[in-house]
Amino acid sequence: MPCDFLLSCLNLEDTKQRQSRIIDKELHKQKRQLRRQMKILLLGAGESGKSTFLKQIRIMHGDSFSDYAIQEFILTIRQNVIMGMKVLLDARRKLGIPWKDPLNEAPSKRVFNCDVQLAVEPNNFCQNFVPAICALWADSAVKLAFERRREYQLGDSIKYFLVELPRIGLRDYKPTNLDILHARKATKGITEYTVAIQNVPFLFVDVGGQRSQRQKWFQCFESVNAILFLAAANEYDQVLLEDRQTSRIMEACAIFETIVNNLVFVEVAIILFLNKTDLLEEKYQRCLISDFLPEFLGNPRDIKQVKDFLLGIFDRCRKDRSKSLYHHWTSVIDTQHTHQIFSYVRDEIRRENLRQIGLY
Ligand SMILES: Nc1nc2c(ncn2[C@@H]2O[C@H](COP(=O)(O)OP(=O)(O)O)[C@@H](O)[C@H]2O)c(=O)[nH]1
Ligand SMILES: [Mg+2]
Repeated sequence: MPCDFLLSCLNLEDTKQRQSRIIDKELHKQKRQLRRQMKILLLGAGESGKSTFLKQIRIMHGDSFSDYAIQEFILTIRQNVIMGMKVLLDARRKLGIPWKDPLNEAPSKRVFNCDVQLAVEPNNFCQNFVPAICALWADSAVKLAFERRREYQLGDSIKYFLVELPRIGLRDYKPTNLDILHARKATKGITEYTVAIQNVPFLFVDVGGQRSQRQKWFQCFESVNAILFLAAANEYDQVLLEDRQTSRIMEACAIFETIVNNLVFVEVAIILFLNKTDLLEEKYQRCLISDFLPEFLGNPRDIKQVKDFLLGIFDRCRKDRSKSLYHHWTSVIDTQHTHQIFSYVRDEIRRENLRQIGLY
């Protein structure tokens, strides 16, 4: 009996030592990984494309979304459709645009007054709302209200979802990656995502961009290797959702100015993404930049001049003129292009980190 007791004590001791060795090894591994880890902070105003870029990183590295996440995206997409149509209907009425087909008045009231929670319920959405919303979108009055969207606040993905509604409205609808990239849900708080890229652990930190969310940014500033600052290049004619008067592009510049000149980031690679290039290219001809930014003195129908001007606004914010500004024209809903851009970005971060230690 005493011998058994002794044996079990020894075994216990052995197990404890083994556990302690495993913990030590794990801690050592974590420390090593932390030293090698690249922490990348995504910053920029609300709706500049930060969370979309992060989704793109997941997609690019083959990290598929769980069934639960897919169901969440379906819900978000339905919410985007209902809320987007409500905004359009409100705008049509306020702008006094008459219906092409007056019979659309009744379904319009039904959609406008609906409870969103109930409307996104699968049967209700597919049977009652999709046909009505398709008919409303087909009316030229809603299209006209859409054309005047700079006069109110409409998300950039609403058109995509309305055009795709016959597919999205099917009972067995499964979102494609492109649908997921268009799904808009404002980020609250801080989201982190880690992925190993060519054996280097990358930690991406995504934050809410709207004014109310920005006081949380400083919590993420420690041991950052790079900041990807996103600015929506298409929003030169738009005002902020938060106060409905400040120019969106000027707000983006003001935030960039505080980040790029901040002493906390002297050793951090800051890379500017002038994002939503697809929407800029679709917009610049019909919505002349010179009408909104009188400082623009070039030819507003020349995309190169428009881009140079927009880049110049951000570039001039920088006080340290000793190095040039890393920047890319991006459209982060485009997987292939973003993949390419991200490989350049990795090189730039590497180069910048070497420069910091005097090796470049
Ligand atoms: N067309 C287009 N839409 C974009 C692009 N980047 C983001 N979006 C859309 O813009 C909206 C806001 O993007 P999101 O990533 O949520 O912005 P965040 O607030 O900075 O995180 C979403 O509906 C995105 O699908 C882009 O490059 N092109
Ligand atoms: Mg976000």
